[in-house]
Amino acid sequence: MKNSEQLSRLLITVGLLIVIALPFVARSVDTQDIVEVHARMAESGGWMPGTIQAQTGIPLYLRLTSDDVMHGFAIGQSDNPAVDVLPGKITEVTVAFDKPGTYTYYCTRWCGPNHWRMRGTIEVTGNEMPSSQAINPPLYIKLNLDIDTPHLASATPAVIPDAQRGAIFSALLPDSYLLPDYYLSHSPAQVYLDVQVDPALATLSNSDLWGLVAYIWQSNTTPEGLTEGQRLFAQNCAACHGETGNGDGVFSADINALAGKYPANFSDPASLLGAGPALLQGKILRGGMGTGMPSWGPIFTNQQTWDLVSYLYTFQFK
Ligand code: HEC
Ligand SMILES: [Cu+2]
Repeated sequence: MKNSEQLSRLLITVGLLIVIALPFVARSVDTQDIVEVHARMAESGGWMPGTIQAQTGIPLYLRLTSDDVMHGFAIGQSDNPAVDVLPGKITEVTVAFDKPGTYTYYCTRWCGPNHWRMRGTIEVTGNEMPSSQAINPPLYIKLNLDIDTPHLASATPAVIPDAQRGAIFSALLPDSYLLPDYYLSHSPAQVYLDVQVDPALATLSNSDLWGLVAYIWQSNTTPEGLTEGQRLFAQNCAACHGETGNGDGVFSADINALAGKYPANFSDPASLLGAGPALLQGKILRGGMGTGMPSWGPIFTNQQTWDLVSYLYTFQFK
């Protein structure tokens, strides 16, 4: 989570510069310091230029315009608001970075089935600020998970697991089940198999035990996190996975035609309950190579990815 602290610093810098610095400094900038960026649909070439150079601590001035339809512009791993990029109009954005590295900028408007391919990079060189920390590898890498092996749940509930029902029996639940390390590294199906054989819980019925599984999930999420996850899902995922997670979004047929796979159906308990949070994190960060599932690693902050993971389980838990 150190990583996300550092990223939020970046976005504050970005945000402040957009709001405060632009009116003062814009006039004193040489035109050659301004980068013109043209947006086109991915099939017509995407962003031009596709790579932009910048230096740490030095503001980068961008003039954005579209050569075809409406697009949007945002820089990944920051919460700074996206801006619209309209045909025949110029949108000016000023950004600054406090850490060298490769940043991804991307389109935020659904301009077509290849919308998510509209990505470019900003290569930032210069001195690392002393506050910057080394990138912490994501949990799925630390746990050495093979995210490509099938993960069908070995147990599924007869009715939708209800966290409130689980809460009734939570006093019986040994504390170790509530630890984030346990929650993040176990699929709900594994949690169920663990609680099922736990002597402390021997008196409980199947639906009580599944309630505890949902309760463990709920204890590791916050209402704010779920709201943010819902917002991110509607904005970035629903076009393929569908509003209700059924895998039937408006682009699902296009994606299947392009990549030979339909978007995952999160309302299928056998599939979602067999996947733990760290595994879902891995799928989201890395994407499914060649399947049409985009890679979101360069786009979301650490916290945003976990918020999405928490939200995905709402398709299975009450
Ligand atoms: C362009 C279409 C598309 C978009 C947009 C998209 N996905 Fe996917 N997603 C897919 C496809 C196709 C698969 C199936 C890949 C496979 O079966 O290996 C998939 C699979 C997944 C999986 C793996 C499910 C599993 O059980 O293995 C997760 C998790 C996932 N998507 C989450 C997301 C999230 C979160 C977002 C939004 C941030 C998102 N997806 C956006 C197309 C998309
Ligand atoms: Cu676009």
